[in-house]
Amino acid sequence: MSITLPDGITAIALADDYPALQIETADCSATLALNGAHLTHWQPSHTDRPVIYLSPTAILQQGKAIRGGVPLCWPWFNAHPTDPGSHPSHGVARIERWDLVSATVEDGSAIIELELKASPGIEAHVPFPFQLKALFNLGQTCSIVLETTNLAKENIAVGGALHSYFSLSHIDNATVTGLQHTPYLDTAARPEKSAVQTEGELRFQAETDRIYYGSDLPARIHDAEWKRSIVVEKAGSLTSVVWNPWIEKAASLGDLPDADYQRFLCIEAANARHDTRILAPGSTHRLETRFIVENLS
Ligand code: TA6
Repeated sequence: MSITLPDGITAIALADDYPALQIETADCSATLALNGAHLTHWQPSHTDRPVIYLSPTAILQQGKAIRGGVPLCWPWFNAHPTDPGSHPSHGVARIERWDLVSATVEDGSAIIELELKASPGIEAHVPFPFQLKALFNLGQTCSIVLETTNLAKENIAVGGALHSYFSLSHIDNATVTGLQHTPYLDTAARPEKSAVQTEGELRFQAETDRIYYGSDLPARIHDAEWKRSIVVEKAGSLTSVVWNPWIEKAASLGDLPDADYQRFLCIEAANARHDTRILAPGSTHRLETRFIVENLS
């Protein structure tokens, strides 16, 4: 890394040729891999357990997606919209090496900017010139911004998600509020089906893969065992994704222990499906999320 790091931020390697930043400040501990600009750990000082889930069998290899953390899905969400067989699921940003632009510590928070530069490997999947930045503010709260600027002379379509994995005591102890009365697409159903969530508290008893539409409300994960809530805020997004693979899908994932579906829940600020954004030449879109942990008495 060519920039000078401040006290509280250290360059480390999570594996061979796998650089990362280790953040240890008054307000939090965090780890940020340059592959994918991928936050793999965040724990504010007022909670005694990690907030972000990371699979113990995550693959830490350049070019591979990390199971867990906060994958940056860009410039499409899930399968490529027109040619899924030729392009990686959830886009290229999460599997490419990002450049560190700046890293500072201010009032106990680490403020870090990374940029993804175009390359022949990226251009094979992303047919337009762009500027893509990832901005992290890691302290008592965690803020992540994925900022796309259209450098082309024509409109571009940009989708994606901040695919956040949250650590749980056990999925049976977790409920999610903030999505009541919100329409969603159940993408785990065959065929997919539309519905509206009626219950105030969402609980989990099966594979759950939902794209909630029209909601820019925060969602809140309640963990009764760990006596804490995680508030997930967002901006620049009108689709929220809630995902837990459950037993069968978890067993099919080689980078996730079979039983670890019990240990996490994804709540994602997304630009999925019809919420894909059309950017005019020179315009910028910011997809944002913010995590706040509240200890319950
Ligand atoms: O965000 C939910 C989802 O789209 C699920 O359908 C599942 O595919 C998940 O993302 C994980 O995708 P990945 O490519 O990381 O295995």
